[in-house]
Amino acid sequence: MAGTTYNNLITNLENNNSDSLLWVLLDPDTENPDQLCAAAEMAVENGADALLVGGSYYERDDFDDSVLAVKEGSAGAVPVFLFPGNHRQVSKYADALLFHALISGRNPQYLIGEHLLAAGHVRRLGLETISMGYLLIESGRVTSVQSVTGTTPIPREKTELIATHALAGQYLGMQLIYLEAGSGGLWPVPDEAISLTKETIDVPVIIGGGIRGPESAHAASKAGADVVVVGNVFEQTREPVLIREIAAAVHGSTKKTVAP
Ligand code: 1GP
Repeated sequence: MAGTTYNNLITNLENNNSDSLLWVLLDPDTENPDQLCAAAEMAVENGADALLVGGSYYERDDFDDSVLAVKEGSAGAVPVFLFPGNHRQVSKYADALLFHALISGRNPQYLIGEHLLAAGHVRRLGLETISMGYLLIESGRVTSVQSVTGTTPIPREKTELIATHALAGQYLGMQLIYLEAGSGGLWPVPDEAISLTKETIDVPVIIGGGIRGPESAHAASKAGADVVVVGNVFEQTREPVLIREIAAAVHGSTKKTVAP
């Protein structure tokens, strides 16, 4: 059953006359709560439509503090989604949890194992979950997702195979599909894979990994991404002008305010 945050997202995608939405990923592994709060504020001020919190390695016990800091920085202007790398990255302070399975891979730990460890806790917290199919696409280098999960990315030229994985995810009931080149990927997800996936499935398509500037963000948006995600470029530059340019490239020229 779809929750409030997911329904708001669908409404925003349907009614918003932007080309796509921009989500900014904040990694609690590399920044302390004060930094996360400032980063969230800056991202929202410069055009982020939602914030993601998560990382591949995070193992500390202060995840709640990180999420609270992001919520504080966002000031309720945009939703905060958990984008966990493992079952420990769960917090009741987020608006929703992207409950994702790595369906490009064949590692049971990331298909059902981590989920089993998280499920009871998530239920007790009353946290909204959004089921998401997560596909890792080859991006020219071994990314953290690949090495941590021990899975093989789908070759980037296998456009139909990518779209068919996404379709299988939708048929399994997944409410979002994320095509991921991996954080810091040399190349973003190919436009052809985005276009065919968008044509093939009905649920929103999220694109991330290796997007470093307005040009690649615009290309993903034009190819059919409902949502474009940036992480590294935001973390490494903290350059408001660049983030505004990326937001403009993703939104097109007619962005409306997006409700949280
Ligand atoms: C990673 O897709 C996101 O999960 C963001 O990737 O850090 O390369 O922007 P980048």
